[in-house]
Amino acid sequence: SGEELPSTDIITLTRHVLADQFELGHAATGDLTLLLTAIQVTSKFIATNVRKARLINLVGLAGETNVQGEEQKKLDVLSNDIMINSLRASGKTAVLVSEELEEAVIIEDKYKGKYCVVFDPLDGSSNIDAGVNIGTIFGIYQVAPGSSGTISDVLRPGSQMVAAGYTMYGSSANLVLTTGRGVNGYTLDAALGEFILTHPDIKIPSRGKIYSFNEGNSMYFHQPVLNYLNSIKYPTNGKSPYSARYIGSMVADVHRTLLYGGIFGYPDDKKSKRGKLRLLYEAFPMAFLTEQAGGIATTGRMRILDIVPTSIHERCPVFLGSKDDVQDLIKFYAEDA
Ligand code: AHM
Ligand code: MG
Repeated sequence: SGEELPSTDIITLTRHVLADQFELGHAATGDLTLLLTAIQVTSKFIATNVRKARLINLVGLAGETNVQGEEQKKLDVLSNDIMINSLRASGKTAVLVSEELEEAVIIEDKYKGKYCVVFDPLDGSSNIDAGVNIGTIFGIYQVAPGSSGTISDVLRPGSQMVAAGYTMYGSSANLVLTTGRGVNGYTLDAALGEFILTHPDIKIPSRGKIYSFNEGNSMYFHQPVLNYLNSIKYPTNGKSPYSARYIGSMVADVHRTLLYGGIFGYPDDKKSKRGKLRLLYEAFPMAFLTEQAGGIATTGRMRILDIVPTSIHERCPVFLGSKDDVQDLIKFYAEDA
Protein backbone atom coordinates (compact mmCIF):
# COMPACT_ATOMS: atom_id res chain seq x y z
CA SER A 1 0.00 0.00 0.00
CA GLY A 2 1.31 3.39 -0.96
CA GLU A 3 0.92 6.71 0.73
CA GLU A 4 -2.64 7.65 1.54
CA LEU A 5 -3.98 10.34 -0.74
CA PRO A 6 -5.93 13.18 0.79
CA SER A 7 -9.66 13.05 0.11
CA THR A 8 -10.84 15.42 -2.58
CA ASP A 9 -14.45 14.97 -1.62
CA ILE A 10 -14.65 16.64 1.76
CA ILE A 11 -18.06 17.35 3.21
CA THR A 12 -17.82 20.71 4.92
CA LEU A 13 -20.67 22.12 6.95
CA THR A 14 -21.40 24.69 4.25
CA ARG A 15 -21.51 22.08 1.51
CA HIS A 16 -23.67 19.82 3.65
CA VAL A 17 -26.23 22.50 4.45
CA LEU A 18 -26.37 23.53 0.79
CA ALA A 19 -26.81 19.92 -0.29
CA ASP A 20 -29.66 19.58 2.16
CA GLN A 21 -31.40 22.54 0.59
CA PHE A 22 -30.93 21.20 -2.94
CA GLU A 23 -32.47 17.99 -1.65
CA LEU A 24 -35.51 19.89 -0.40
CA GLY A 25 -35.85 21.50 -3.79
CA HIS A 26 -35.51 24.91 -2.16
CA ALA A 27 -34.33 27.40 -4.70
CA ALA A 28 -31.42 27.87 -2.31
CA THR A 29 -31.01 31.56 -1.81
CA GLY A 30 -27.97 30.77 0.27
CA ASP A 31 -29.29 32.99 3.05
CA LEU A 32 -29.23 30.39 5.80
CA THR A 33 -25.88 29.16 4.53
CA LEU A 34 -24.40 32.64 4.77
CA LEU A 35 -25.85 33.09 8.22
CA LEU A 36 -24.32 29.81 9.31
CA THR A 37 -21.01 30.97 7.88
CA ALA A 38 -21.12 33.90 10.27
CA ILE A 39 -21.73 31.49 13.15
CA GLN A 40 -18.88 29.27 11.99
CA VAL A 41 -16.48 32.20 11.89
CA THR A 42 -17.54 33.12 15.39
CA SER A 43 -16.98 29.57 16.57
CA LYS A 44 -13.50 29.48 15.05
CA PHE A 45 -12.63 32.78 16.69
CA ILE A 46 -13.87 31.62 20.07
CA ALA A 47 -12.16 28.23 19.73
CA THR A 48 -8.83 29.95 19.14
CA ASN A 49 -9.28 32.35 22.01
CA VAL A 50 -10.54 29.75 24.45
CA ARG A 51 -7.36 27.83 23.73
CA LYS A 52 -5.28 30.92 24.43
CA ALA A 53 -7.15 31.64 27.65
CA ARG A 54 -6.61 28.04 28.75
CA LEU A 55 -2.92 28.31 28.05
CA ILE A 56 -2.73 31.43 30.13
CA ASN A 57 -4.75 29.99 32.99
CA LEU A 58 -3.61 26.38 32.99
CA VAL A 59 0.04 26.90 32.18
CA GLY A 60 0.19 30.31 33.75
CA LEU A 61 1.83 32.16 30.89
CA ALA A 62 0.89 35.54 32.23
CA GLY A 63 1.58 34.71 35.84
CA GLU A 64 -0.52 37.53 37.14
CA THR A 65 -2.80 36.83 40.06
CA ASN A 66 -5.90 38.47 38.68
CA VAL A 67 -5.50 37.23 35.16
CA GLN A 68 -7.97 34.40 35.55
CA GLY A 69 -11.04 36.38 36.41
CA GLU A 70 -10.20 39.08 33.94
CA GLU A 71 -9.46 36.76 31.06
CA GLN A 72 -12.67 34.91 31.67
CA LYS A 73 -14.74 38.04 31.72
CA LYS A 74 -13.02 39.28 28.60
CA LEU A 75 -13.76 36.08 26.74
CA ASP A 76 -17.48 36.30 27.52
CA VAL A 77 -17.57 39.79 26.15
CA LEU A 78 -15.32 39.03 23.18
CA SER A 79 -17.48 36.10 22.21
CA ASN A 80 -20.60 38.19 22.38
CA ASP A 81 -19.05 41.00 20.36
CA ILE A 82 -17.80 38.83 17.54
CA MET A 83 -21.11 36.99 17.34
CA ILE A 84 -23.05 40.25 17.09
CA ASN A 85 -20.60 41.77 14.61
CA SER A 86 -20.48 38.83 12.25
CA LEU A 87 -24.22 38.19 12.37
CA ARG A 88 -24.96 41.84 11.64
CA ALA A 89 -22.40 41.93 8.82
CA SER A 90 -23.91 38.83 7.22
CA GLY A 91 -26.87 40.96 6.22
CA LYS A 92 -29.12 38.03 7.00
CA THR A 93 -30.41 38.93 10.45
CA ALA A 94 -33.07 41.22 11.84
CA VAL A 95 -33.16 40.55 15.60
CA LEU A 96 -30.41 39.21 17.86
CA VAL A 97 -30.80 38.07 21.45
CA SER A 98 -27.69 37.31 23.49
CA GLU A 99 -27.38 36.07 27.05
CA GLU A 100 -24.80 38.81 27.48
CA LEU A 101 -27.12 41.67 26.57
CA GLU A 102 -30.11 42.86 28.54
CA GLU A 103 -31.93 44.10 25.44
CA ALA A 104 -32.47 42.51 22.04
CA VAL A 105 -30.45 44.00 19.20
CA ILE A 106 -32.61 45.22 16.33
CA ILE A 107 -30.49 45.31 13.17
CA GLU A 108 -30.57 48.56 11.21
CA ASP A 109 -32.21 48.56 7.77
CA LYS A 110 -28.96 48.64 5.85
CA TYR A 111 -28.00 45.17 7.14
CA LYS A 112 -31.44 43.75 7.78
CA GLY A 113 -32.20 40.19 6.74
CA LYS A 114 -34.93 37.68 7.43
CA TYR A 115 -33.49 35.67 10.31
CA CYS A 116 -33.45 36.15 14.09
CA VAL A 117 -30.71 34.53 16.13
CA VAL A 118 -30.89 33.84 19.86
CA PHE A 119 -27.65 32.72 21.49
CA ASP A 120 -25.51 32.20 24.52
CA PRO A 121 -22.07 33.14 23.16
CA LEU A 122 -20.05 31.33 25.81
CA ASP A 123 -22.06 29.05 28.02
CA GLY A 124 -20.43 27.51 31.06
CA SER A 125 -17.71 30.13 31.07
CA SER A 126 -17.11 29.63 34.79
CA ASN A 127 -15.43 26.38 33.70
CA ILE A 128 -12.72 27.97 31.53
CA ASP A 129 -10.05 28.08 34.22
CA ALA A 130 -10.34 24.36 34.80
CA GLY A 131 -9.98 23.56 31.11
CA VAL A 132 -13.48 22.09 31.04
CA ASN A 133 -15.49 22.09 27.81
CA ILE A 134 -17.66 25.12 27.18
CA GLY A 135 -19.74 26.15 24.24
CA THR A 136 -21.79 28.51 22.13
CA ILE A 137 -25.51 27.73 21.83
CA PHE A 138 -27.75 29.23 19.15
CA GLY A 139 -31.26 29.06 17.74
CA ILE A 140 -32.56 30.60 14.53
CA TYR A 141 -36.05 31.85 13.68
CA GLN A 142 -37.30 33.40 10.51
CA VAL A 143 -38.93 36.81 10.84
CA ALA A 144 -42.69 36.25 10.90
CA PRO A 145 -44.49 37.10 7.65
CA GLY A 146 -45.27 40.81 7.54
CA SER A 147 -42.99 41.67 10.46
CA SER A 148 -40.15 44.14 10.09
CA GLY A 149 -38.17 42.31 12.74
CA THR A 150 -39.16 43.04 16.32
CA ILE A 151 -38.88 41.30 19.65
CA SER A 152 -42.15 39.46 18.95
CA ASP A 153 -40.28 37.53 16.26
CA VAL A 154 -38.27 35.76 18.96
CA LEU A 155 -41.05 35.43 21.53
CA ARG A 156 -42.28 32.37 19.68
CA PRO A 157 -42.31 28.70 20.61
CA GLY A 158 -39.11 26.78 19.94
CA SER A 159 -41.03 24.54 17.54
CA GLN A 160 -40.92 27.46 15.11
CA MET A 161 -37.13 27.59 15.02
CA VAL A 162 -35.70 26.77 11.60
CA ALA A 163 -32.29 25.75 12.87
CA ALA A 164 -30.40 25.34 16.13
CA GLY A 165 -27.07 24.08 17.33
CA TYR A 166 -24.05 24.48 19.50
CA THR A 167 -20.30 24.52 19.20
CA MET A 168 -18.40 22.75 21.93
CA TYR A 169 -14.87 23.94 22.63
CA GLY A 170 -12.98 20.93 23.89
CA SER A 171 -9.84 19.21 22.68
CA SER A 172 -11.37 19.95 19.31
CA ALA A 173 -14.23 22.26 18.32
CA ASN A 174 -17.41 20.39 17.49
CA LEU A 175 -20.38 22.06 15.87
CA VAL A 176 -23.65 20.16 16.17
CA LEU A 177 -26.49 21.42 14.01
CA THR A 178 -30.08 20.75 13.06
CA THR A 179 -32.01 22.45 10.30
CA GLY A 180 -35.04 20.34 11.09
CA ARG A 181 -33.90 17.28 9.15
CA GLY A 182 -31.95 15.35 11.74
CA VAL A 183 -28.81 16.26 13.62
CA ASN A 184 -25.27 16.36 12.27
CA GLY A 185 -21.95 16.90 13.98
CA TYR A 186 -18.96 18.64 12.41
CA THR A 187 -15.40 18.85 13.70
CA LEU A 188 -13.16 21.81 13.06
CA ASP A 189 -10.18 20.85 10.91
CA ALA A 190 -7.76 23.43 12.20
CA ALA A 191 -5.48 23.22 9.14
CA LEU A 192 -8.33 23.79 6.70
CA GLY A 193 -10.25 26.10 8.99
CA GLU A 194 -13.41 24.24 8.04
CA PHE A 195 -15.98 22.27 10.00
CA ILE A 196 -16.02 18.79 8.45
CA LEU A 197 -18.90 16.34 8.75
CA THR A 198 -17.76 13.73 11.26
CA HIS A 199 -20.97 12.70 13.02
CA PRO A 200 -23.72 12.31 10.41
CA ASP A 201 -27.30 11.74 11.53
CA ILE A 202 -26.80 11.60 15.29
CA LYS A 203 -29.48 9.50 17.01
CA ILE A 204 -29.87 9.25 20.79
CA PRO A 205 -30.08 5.65 22.01
CA SER A 206 -33.66 5.01 23.14
CA ARG A 207 -32.38 4.24 26.64
CA GLY A 208 -29.15 5.18 28.36
CA LYS A 209 -27.34 4.36 31.58
CA ILE A 210 -26.33 7.85 32.66
CA TYR A 211 -28.10 10.59 34.57
CA SER A 212 -26.81 14.14 34.63
CA PHE A 213 -28.23 16.41 37.34
CA ASN A 214 -26.69 18.78 39.86
CA GLU A 215 -27.69 16.58 42.77
CA GLY A 216 -26.14 19.09 45.14
CA ASN A 217 -29.48 20.84 44.85
CA SER A 218 -31.37 17.77 46.10
CA MET A 219 -32.60 19.47 49.28
CA TYR A 220 -34.52 21.90 47.07
CA PHE A 221 -35.80 19.38 44.50
CA HIS A 222 -39.51 18.68 44.21
CA GLN A 223 -40.85 15.20 44.92
CA PRO A 224 -41.23 13.89 41.34
CA VAL A 225 -37.55 14.58 40.66
CA LEU A 226 -36.46 12.97 43.93
CA ASN A 227 -38.64 9.95 43.23
CA TYR A 228 -37.27 9.61 39.73
CA LEU A 229 -33.65 9.88 40.89
CA ASN A 230 -34.31 7.27 43.57
CA SER A 231 -35.79 4.93 40.98
CA ILE A 232 -32.62 4.94 38.90
CA LYS A 233 -30.22 4.86 41.84
CA TYR A 234 -32.04 2.07 43.70
CA PRO A 235 -33.67 0.01 40.92
CA THR A 236 -35.98 -2.69 42.24
CA ASN A 237 -36.19 -4.73 39.04
CA GLY A 238 -32.79 -6.39 39.36
CA LYS A 239 -31.21 -3.89 36.96
CA SER A 240 -28.04 -1.93 37.63
CA PRO A 241 -28.23 1.60 38.95
CA TYR A 242 -27.44 4.46 36.57
CA SER A 243 -24.08 6.21 36.50
CA ALA A 244 -23.84 9.90 37.39
CA ARG A 245 -22.04 12.28 35.03
CA TYR A 246 -22.35 16.01 35.53
CA ILE A 247 -19.91 18.44 34.02
CA GLY A 248 -21.86 21.59 34.85
CA SER A 249 -21.44 22.88 31.34
CA MET A 250 -24.66 22.42 29.42
CA VAL A 251 -23.10 21.97 26.01
CA ALA A 252 -20.81 19.22 27.28
CA ASP A 253 -23.54 17.48 29.27
CA VAL A 254 -25.98 17.61 26.36
CA HIS A 255 -23.31 16.53 23.87
CA ARG A 256 -22.60 13.41 25.91
CA THR A 257 -26.32 12.76 26.28
CA LEU A 258 -26.86 12.98 22.50
CA LEU A 259 -24.04 10.53 21.84
CA TYR A 260 -24.39 8.07 24.74
CA GLY A 261 -28.01 8.49 25.77
CA GLY A 262 -29.42 8.87 29.26
CA ILE A 263 -31.00 11.93 30.80
CA PHE A 264 -29.83 15.47 31.49
CA GLY A 265 -31.86 17.54 33.92
CA TYR A 266 -31.93 21.01 35.37
CA PRO A 267 -35.21 21.10 37.30
CA ASP A 268 -37.09 23.97 38.81
CA ASP A 269 -36.94 23.60 42.58
CA LYS A 270 -37.87 25.26 45.86
CA LYS A 271 -35.08 27.78 45.42
CA SER A 272 -34.92 28.30 41.66
CA LYS A 273 -38.61 28.62 40.98
CA ARG A 274 -38.25 28.43 37.21
CA GLY A 275 -35.04 26.48 37.08
CA LYS A 276 -31.77 28.00 35.95
CA LEU A 277 -31.43 27.50 32.24
CA ARG A 278 -32.67 30.12 29.81
CA LEU A 279 -35.58 29.21 27.60
CA LEU A 280 -34.72 31.02 24.39
CA TYR A 281 -31.05 30.31 23.88
CA GLU A 282 -30.39 27.28 26.09
CA ALA A 283 -33.55 25.16 26.44
CA PHE A 284 -35.06 25.68 22.98
CA PRO A 285 -31.98 24.92 20.88
CA MET A 286 -31.08 21.87 22.97
CA ALA A 287 -34.70 20.67 22.92
CA PHE A 288 -34.83 21.06 19.14
CA LEU A 289 -31.60 19.07 18.73
CA THR A 290 -32.79 16.40 21.16
CA GLU A 291 -36.08 15.85 19.36
CA GLN A 292 -34.36 15.81 15.99
CA ALA A 293 -32.05 13.11 17.34
CA GLY A 294 -35.05 11.02 18.40
CA GLY A 295 -35.15 12.01 22.07
CA ILE A 296 -37.54 13.97 24.28
CA ALA A 297 -37.21 17.39 25.92
CA THR A 298 -39.72 18.33 28.61
CA THR A 299 -40.26 20.52 31.63
CA GLY A 300 -41.65 17.42 33.31
CA ARG A 301 -45.16 18.58 32.55
CA MET A 302 -44.97 19.85 28.98
CA ARG A 303 -42.93 19.72 25.79
CA ILE A 304 -40.30 22.44 25.95
CA LEU A 305 -40.66 23.40 22.28
CA ASP A 306 -44.36 24.25 22.87
CA ILE A 307 -43.64 26.93 25.47
CA VAL A 308 -44.53 30.45 24.34
CA PRO A 309 -41.90 32.80 25.77
CA THR A 310 -43.04 36.05 27.33
CA SER A 311 -39.63 37.62 27.82
CA ILE A 312 -36.28 37.06 26.17
CA HIS A 313 -34.28 36.00 29.22
CA GLU A 314 -36.85 33.83 30.98
CA ARG A 315 -35.86 30.51 32.51
CA CYS A 316 -37.36 27.07 32.24
CA PRO A 317 -36.95 23.61 33.79
CA VAL A 318 -35.19 21.21 31.43
CA PHE A 319 -35.14 17.42 31.18
CA LEU A 320 -33.88 15.93 27.94
CA GLY A 321 -32.37 12.81 26.51
CA SER A 322 -33.27 9.23 25.64
CA LYS A 323 -36.95 8.65 24.92
CA ASP A 324 -37.45 5.85 27.45
CA ASP A 325 -35.53 7.60 30.22
CA VAL A 326 -37.39 10.88 29.84
CA GLN A 327 -40.71 9.00 29.64
CA ASP A 328 -39.88 7.40 32.99
CA LEU A 329 -39.38 10.84 34.51
CA ILE A 330 -42.62 12.14 33.00
CA LYS A 331 -44.47 9.27 34.71
CA PHE A 332 -43.31 10.52 38.11
CA TYR A 333 -44.63 13.99 37.24
CA ALA A 334 -47.96 12.55 36.10
CA GLU A 335 -48.30 10.65 39.40
CA ASP A 336 -47.67 13.91 41.22
CA ALA A 337 -50.48 15.73 39.40
P1 AHM B 1 -24.03 30.23 32.62
O1 AHM B 1 -24.88 30.65 31.45
O2 AHM B 1 -23.95 31.26 33.70
O3 AHM B 1 -22.70 29.71 32.19
O4 AHM B 1 -24.81 29.03 33.34
C1 AHM B 1 -25.32 27.98 32.57
C2 AHM B 1 -24.66 26.71 33.03
C3 AHM B 1 -24.96 25.55 32.11
O5 AHM B 1 -23.96 25.38 31.17
C4 AHM B 1 -25.00 24.40 33.06
O6 AHM B 1 -25.85 23.37 32.59
C5 AHM B 1 -25.50 25.00 34.33
O7 AHM B 1 -25.20 26.36 34.28
C6 AHM B 1 -24.86 24.41 35.54
O8 AHM B 1 -25.39 25.02 36.67
P2 AHM B 1 -24.99 24.56 38.16
O9 AHM B 1 -23.60 25.04 38.36
O10 AHM B 1 -26.00 25.23 39.03
O11 AHM B 1 -25.11 23.06 38.21
MG1 MG C 1 -25.56 30.22 29.75
